[in-house]
Amino acid sequence: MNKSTILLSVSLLFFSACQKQQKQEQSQTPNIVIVYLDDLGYGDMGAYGATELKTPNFDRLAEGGVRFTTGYASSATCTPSRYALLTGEYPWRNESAKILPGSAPLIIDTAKMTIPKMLKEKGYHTGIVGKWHLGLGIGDVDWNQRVSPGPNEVGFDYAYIMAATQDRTPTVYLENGYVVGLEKDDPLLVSYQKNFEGEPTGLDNPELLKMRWHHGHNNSIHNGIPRIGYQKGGEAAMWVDEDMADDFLEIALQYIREQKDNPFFLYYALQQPHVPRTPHPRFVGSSGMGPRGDVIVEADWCVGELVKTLEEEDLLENTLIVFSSDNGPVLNDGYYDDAVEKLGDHKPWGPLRGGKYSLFEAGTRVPFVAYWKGKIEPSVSDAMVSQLDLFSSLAQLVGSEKQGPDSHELLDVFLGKSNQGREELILEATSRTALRKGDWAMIPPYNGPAVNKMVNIELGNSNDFLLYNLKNDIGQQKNLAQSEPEKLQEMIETFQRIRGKEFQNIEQLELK
Ligand code: NG6
Ligand code: CA
Repeated sequence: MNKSTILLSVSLLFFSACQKQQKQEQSQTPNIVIVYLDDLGYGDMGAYGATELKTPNFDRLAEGGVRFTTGYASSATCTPSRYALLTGEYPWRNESAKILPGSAPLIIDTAKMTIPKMLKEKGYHTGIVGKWHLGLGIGDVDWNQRVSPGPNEVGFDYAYIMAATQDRTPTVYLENGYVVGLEKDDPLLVSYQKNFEGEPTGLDNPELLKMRWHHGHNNSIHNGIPRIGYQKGGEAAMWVDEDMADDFLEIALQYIREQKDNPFFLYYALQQPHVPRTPHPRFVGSSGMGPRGDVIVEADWCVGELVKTLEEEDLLENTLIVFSSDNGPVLNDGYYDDAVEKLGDHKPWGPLRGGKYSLFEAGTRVPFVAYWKGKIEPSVSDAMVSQLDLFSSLAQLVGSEKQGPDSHELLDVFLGKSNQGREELILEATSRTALRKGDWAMIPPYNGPAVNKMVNIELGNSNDFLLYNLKNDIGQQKNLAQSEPEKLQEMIETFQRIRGKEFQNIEQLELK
């Protein structure tokens, strides 16, 4: 061996050692993408049993990763679920964590630890693209200035969002606090109290509507669609509903391409299949189920594009993708859009009872998948996991000491290496709470209608305790509260321990 060969082999050795080290470092800070659907039900994708609706791209993640059969959103509505996801704290600990109007102030304390803040500390670039719905500003927002605090102030380096929901004003996007495309001489005004003089509304101007409202949703009209809340001005900034999926996708892909050389966290919060359901024309008719099915097909395509881009950028093996939904499904959520009429044999709730707004399982049990090519072996897990647990589990992954207040460290469960999920979990639906523990579900008595007649969903309100053994009764058909008094007692005690003092008196309720 001559000198130069020795030098070459030494430097080759050094090079491969460096590469190895780099890989190891990389493996602790993989990119993290949370794909979060809005109102996608447990039965709304092929991998969870849908046969009438085709979702090949959702299914690719579910079948190539850990597919959780018992994964939960923290709430049966959006704002509380999103609050819990980002903070690792039960939403009922924060009384502002309720469905918010588009004008609501930010409900995450800017001093609070969040997933994006925790990841930033570990060197991540953090971004959110899509639905926010956690409030902006401190009240009385001036949409013509930078709107803050918001996502940037709770940990996101980059934010491209809609403020609340697609059915609420303002119908504009905000990029890092600024309304996108706003023109100085046409200021944007928003109110949830009263209409602006001379502005048409869904209530008074049905002739202007291309989508009719069924309940609520009769305030300001944009794009022929009546919304919740009033607005005026800001014309140039208004989104085109049918382009929203493409708009968010484009920004998300751009974000990935820009951040590909450093660890990044992307919270990609799609708006589908929440109302108003406005598929791009190329997806109209694609499902045969009307707009609700069509926007699920559209969202599925978006997720396919996202994965394709990660693949093209050679990032897929270094990216953990978590896929889930913020709450269960609803058909008629306030507009006439054929969701009920064209459903056919499709069951958005799968084998579960209830839906969005419900304390029954379909309110919060949602599709939940962890996918990491080459790292996570495909499997189906029955471990109980909650979106709450992502905070502490991701912290474990990146080597952070931080923990969410109610978040469990379940990294091995998310990586498919363990089946030991949580033992117990409080579920929330429109400010009511229930307990899941082991195989059991317990719903305390609540006043109120058994069924929300507008959306036609059973809410879980009852004069009696409801107790179900989900192991052999996943559809919650047989109330065992009377026949299993000891189990009921145990569930009540656990519920009271977690929920605290104000729930002590439920014991007095008829334990007949
Ligand atoms: C409800 C709306 C519903 C939807 C929901 C929020 C009415 C009558 N209903 O108040 O259409 O917007 O709020 O959905 O206004 S969520 O997924 O963001 O929680
Ligand atoms: Ca939702």
